[in-house]
Amino acid sequence: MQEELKNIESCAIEDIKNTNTSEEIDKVRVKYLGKKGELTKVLRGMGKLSSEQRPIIGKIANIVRENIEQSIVSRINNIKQEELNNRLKGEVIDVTMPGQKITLGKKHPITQSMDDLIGIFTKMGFKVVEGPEVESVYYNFEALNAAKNHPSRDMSDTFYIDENTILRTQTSPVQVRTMEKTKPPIRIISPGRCFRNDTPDATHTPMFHQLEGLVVDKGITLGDLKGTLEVFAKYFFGSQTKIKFRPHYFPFTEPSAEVDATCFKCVGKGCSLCKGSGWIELLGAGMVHPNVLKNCNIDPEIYSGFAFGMGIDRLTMMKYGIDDIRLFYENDMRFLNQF
Ligand code: 2NM
Repeated sequence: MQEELKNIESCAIEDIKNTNTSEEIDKVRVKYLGKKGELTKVLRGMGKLSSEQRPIIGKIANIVRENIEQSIVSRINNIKQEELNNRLKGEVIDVTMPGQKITLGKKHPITQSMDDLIGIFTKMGFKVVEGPEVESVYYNFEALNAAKNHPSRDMSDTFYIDENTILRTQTSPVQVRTMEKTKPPIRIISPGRCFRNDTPDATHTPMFHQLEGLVVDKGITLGDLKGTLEVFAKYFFGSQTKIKFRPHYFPFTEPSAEVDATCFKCVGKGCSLCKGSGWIELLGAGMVHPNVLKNCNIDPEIYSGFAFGMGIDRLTMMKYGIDDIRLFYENDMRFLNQF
């Protein structure tokens, strides 16, 4: 029996030496030390031994098991070390290799303008308010005093989702929503996307960006509107800029005006940008129509307000001398990198 144990030990140690992976060594463990393993089989036969022999053989069997176990543990450690070494060899980083070039993106010119405008107006105390792009006919037209037969309400000018739901054609519905739920004083701007059913050309895209402003309080006058827009124009186009008002019609303001600025390129002398006139159209504005205030539960006998709206795409084209609005939406980095 002693012979047999020694034999098992040397076979096991030989087998262990020949393993290369954790799975292989596990198989060897089962083969010798498992429930049906070689050593276990021998130990089961110990019952037949005489009482003098039993402790001697038992002691040897224990030593054999300990030797096999130790051998397994040390082989496992070796295998793990080898596996780690192999992995490290495969993962060597050559710090002298050139790095991968990263192409940096850039803020879109419209986003730059939007940020500039928000900066100018928030410095004057305006709060930025946003609202839904999918709007109701009520907030986009009705509340804004637009007559049922107003051309902008036509299917050919506005994207209808259903009879009462549209894509907003301006950001004024945001102002209506704000007037409905907040008491004056109100001083807000609402920048955002707007949608009109236009065929794309050099000056139209069916989606464009607008920024509208609204101030409502006791005693607000046309003078406040003029002062506010003058400050805006000087900040946005340069301190030499002057503005003038031309009478106009909007359903939601009375009186209404279109506002021109002295051409920032020729400073009013006349050039190709302003088509020789020295002036360029900036935006639309006016005093909020009493009907609009009433629709929002604001008493026009107590409060008055002014509002204005500008096309961010258009202003950005003027500022950077861009002659086709569609260039903003082609995502060509050769174009976008210039601003
Ligand atoms: C413009 C021109 C003039 C405008 C009016 C309002 C509101 F909600 F107060 F009635 N918001 N924006 C307005 C006025 C917009 O865009 C060219």
